[in-house]
Amino acid sequence: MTYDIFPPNNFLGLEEANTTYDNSAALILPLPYEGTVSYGQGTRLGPQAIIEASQQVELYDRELDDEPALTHGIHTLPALAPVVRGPEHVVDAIAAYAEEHLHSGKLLVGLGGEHTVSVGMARAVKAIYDDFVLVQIDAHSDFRDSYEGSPYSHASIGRRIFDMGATIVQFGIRSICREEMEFIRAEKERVHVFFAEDVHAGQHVATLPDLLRGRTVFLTIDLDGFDPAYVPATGTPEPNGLSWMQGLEIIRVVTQLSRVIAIDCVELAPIPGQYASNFFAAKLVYKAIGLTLAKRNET
Ligand SMILES: [Mn+2]
Repeated sequence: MTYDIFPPNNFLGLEEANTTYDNSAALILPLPYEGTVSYGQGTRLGPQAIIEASQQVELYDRELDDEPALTHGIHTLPALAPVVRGPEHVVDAIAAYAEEHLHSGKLLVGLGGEHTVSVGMARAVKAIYDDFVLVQIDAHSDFRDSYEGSPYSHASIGRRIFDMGATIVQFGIRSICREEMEFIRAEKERVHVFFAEDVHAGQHVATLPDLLRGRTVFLTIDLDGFDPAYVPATGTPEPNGLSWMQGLEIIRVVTQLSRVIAIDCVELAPIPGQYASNFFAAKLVYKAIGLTLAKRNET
């Protein structure tokens, strides 16, 4: 699917002056891919819905006392062109597209699409930075070696990125199979999981400096990490998820401690006529961009 991304129909509805490629510190990469979803459908419509909702988000951020989009510039790239040959080819195409733009040093922000797109994003991060931490907000750990016959399923992205040598730090996990639980127990060196109960108990924050300080981070936000009361529009909603405040606090701590070089926000499956999830996603992405770029500018 292609759509109009030119000013002011881009992310946040920015005018030309605040959205040129050269003068923007962040790049929005729409990745409308949906191929291996297992339950609800519609994630291919996610990027468009986030961009449309973003045009209703206030540019002024009270926490930062700034309009991050005007201060730093945010450019929206054309959507990934359709790839019909199967998920591994989609991942290849996303990796190439992401790597091309990650070289600029700009913050790269992918909008999914199903979670498989993160494997392509991570491959680009790996190619340029080699050593990195995947910080994952999600209801699912995605550590299955394959799912429904595909190693590139949306249910295997944690495992694929682990295979790249990354350290994995997860928040909000509450739906998991035995194979994944055994994997987590066996890989304590590089896999750190804060289940939903841990986050609700506040047990995650104290250990984060040891895990994240000074590290290069790719932050992947699967919207089903949040509670369906906040974000009903995902393919696999799970009860007992994170609140807006809990998710934002994780993003705040991560951006303060580490060097976030790429972000993605995935698995939005828009519900016609219900805009709350779309707006939640758009505002969260803008907050994550603002917090990341504010930290870059102070160091
Ligand atoms: Mn998930």
